[in-house]
Amino acid sequence: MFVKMIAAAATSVMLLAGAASAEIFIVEMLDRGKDGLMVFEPAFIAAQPGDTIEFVSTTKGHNVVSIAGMLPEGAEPFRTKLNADFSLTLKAEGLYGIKCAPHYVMGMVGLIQVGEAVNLQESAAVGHPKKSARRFERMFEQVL
Ligand SMILES: [Cu+2]
Repeated sequence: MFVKMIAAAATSVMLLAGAASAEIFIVEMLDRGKDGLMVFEPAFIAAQPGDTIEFVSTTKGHNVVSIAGMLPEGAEPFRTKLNADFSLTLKAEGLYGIKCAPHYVMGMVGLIQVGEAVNLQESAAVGHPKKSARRFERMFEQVL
């Protein structure tokens, strides 16, 4: 009886682990967030291959664009329409830099780490408008 209960507990733990291995992160696109005007919130995410980011167009006028030089090898560049929700399933390991095209100069950028930050040096070397550069600096400090 006791052994059976342990087996059942082990099974449910494994099921939970299986569910947790493909996480879904919600990122809101906002005119105003905790970090000020024009933000992805949260702006930094540490994820694993297989996870999905759901970008939600909470306030209008935003989009999601991958930044040249801030994509891991094998990852496809992307650019969404304004006001569109966007689901990004992460496969390639590394750092993904994103921006909102209309608000790049206002610092609307984000950083997604998938597994190992294998492209850290080249990603950190990319230049940005001042406000975005400052926000990226703080995000790079969070890279694991
Ligand atoms: Cu925007």
